[in-house]
Amino acid sequence: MSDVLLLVDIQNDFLPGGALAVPEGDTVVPIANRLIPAFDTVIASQDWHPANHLSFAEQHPGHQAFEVTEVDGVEQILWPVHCVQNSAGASFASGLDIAGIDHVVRKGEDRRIDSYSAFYDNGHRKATGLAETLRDLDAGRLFVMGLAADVCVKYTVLDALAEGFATTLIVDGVRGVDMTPGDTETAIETMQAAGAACLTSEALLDSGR
Ligand code: VGL
Ligand code: ZN
Repeated sequence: MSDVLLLVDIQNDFLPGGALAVPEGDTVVPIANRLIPAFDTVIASQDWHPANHLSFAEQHPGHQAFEVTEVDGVEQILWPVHCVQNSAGASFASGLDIAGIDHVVRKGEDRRIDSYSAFYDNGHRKATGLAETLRDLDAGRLFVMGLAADVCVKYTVLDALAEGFATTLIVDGVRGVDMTPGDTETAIETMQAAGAACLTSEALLDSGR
């Protein structure tokens, strides 16, 4: 049984200058690079949308980015076009040590439904295969970091806990969108209340990994 590092959506479009930039999103890259060598297994998720994905505001005439609407009965925040399959913005962050990544899990590929969690789409209709991969690997504790703390990291951690994986959030390894100020803090509290442990990358490395 080995512990797994799960890197959530550390992609160019979520870094400063990207299409859906997360403030200070670039600060998680060196932290990921320090942690990667400490784990036997590193899994990275990648937001991976078709160009006409229905989470994109431009697919909804009369609506603007960051408005909330509904698609097929599921609440949908409308986002700027981001992480289009095979685009530079969808690539892993340029400075990320991608050679250290063992498995990649892609999500948000179905035009009609978004997927914040790396485990399930937002309607919990389809699994991405991550839970199965983790069980096949006989994964121990899951250590999660990446972008964005208050969107994809949050839903990934909540699903990981619901799937029964012992989960630790690397608190300095996340940054949030903060569409409303305080969203990131609230997201961290929500993850903790659901059973996530919180640890700094420094404490993790000091523990002798
Ligand atoms: C994300 C918004 C839309 C994320 C993905 O990775 O947090 N946020 N798609
Ligand atoms: Zn997305």
